[in-house]
Amino acid sequence: MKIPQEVYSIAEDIKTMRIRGASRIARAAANALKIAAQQFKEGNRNDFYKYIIRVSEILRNTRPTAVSLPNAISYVLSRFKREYDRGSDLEELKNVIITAADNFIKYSKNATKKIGEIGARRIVNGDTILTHCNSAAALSVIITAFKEGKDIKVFATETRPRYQGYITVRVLSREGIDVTLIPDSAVRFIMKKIDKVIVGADAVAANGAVVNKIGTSLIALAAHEARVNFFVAAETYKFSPMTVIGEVIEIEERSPLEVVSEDFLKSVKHVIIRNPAFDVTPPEYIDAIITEKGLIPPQAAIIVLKEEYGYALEDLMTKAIARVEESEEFLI
Ligand code: RI2
Repeated sequence: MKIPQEVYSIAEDIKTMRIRGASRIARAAANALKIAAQQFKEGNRNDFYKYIIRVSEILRNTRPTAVSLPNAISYVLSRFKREYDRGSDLEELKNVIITAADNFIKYSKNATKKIGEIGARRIVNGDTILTHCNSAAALSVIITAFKEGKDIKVFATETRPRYQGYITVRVLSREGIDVTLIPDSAVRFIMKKIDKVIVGADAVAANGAVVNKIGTSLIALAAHEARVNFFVAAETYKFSPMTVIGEVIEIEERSPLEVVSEDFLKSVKHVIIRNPAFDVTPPEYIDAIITEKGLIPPQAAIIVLKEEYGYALEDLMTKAIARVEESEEFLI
């Protein structure tokens, strides 16, 4: 069965960042699985199984860092595989995927709203907040606090090289919030005016380290030096089960042409342009992670992972231990 063109278009939109933001990416992947299930025509339940696995691999390979993407795919596929193993027929298997995708999308939107309600409780009248990039979760906290009548100001970084900060200032100014745009390099200069930093996340590791847009760890460092509270707003589906067994979250390296123009690149010789899209902020620079389940210290990330992915963690741990025992270097 041919994979629908719409699935390839969604994958391309995620890869080129026409669809961006860790939560939007996750919802787009779930929606693509739903479209694939709805459009499957020729074939039996085994053909459908292989077809869905192919679709999931196309989606999984679009952006490597936002853990929300593989988690969304796993959310749908785990339910699908369970029904497949029970012998469900083709129509039941299609419905399992459609229902799971719809449930994930609905959960994701509610989670971002919930994060706003929980996070807004930590914002007080008169706060000046710094944010980075364009995070729906972080903006949910800021906008919820503003709608509750709190008198706040926001500083937003431009966020080179893709300038997502311009989206942030447009969204906040449309809400009527007092917002100032600054170059990324001005964050330490501005930090003395800041009461709280609120950023989003693309991944949260088992030790509480947070992967987010490049430049986040620099902001965390400047906030730590200035004794400014640093909050991360992250839904639990951004927590990374694979880091429980020591896997490292891949930091996406994007095209140099996001940093410099083609003409510049042609005008110089022996110049390397690096463009890492994310960096890692260690837990010691993070005061709290605001999730839809509540506000946690970064060190409690493993508890969230056990609660959310308990079944998968056991499986991951068993396989990891088996790999070690099979390896020659394993010493008794
Ligand atoms: P929400 C974005 O990455 C930013 O790093 C942002 O902080 C994070 O995803 C989370 O965004 P990119 O897609 O899920 O701009 O909170 O590369 O919207």
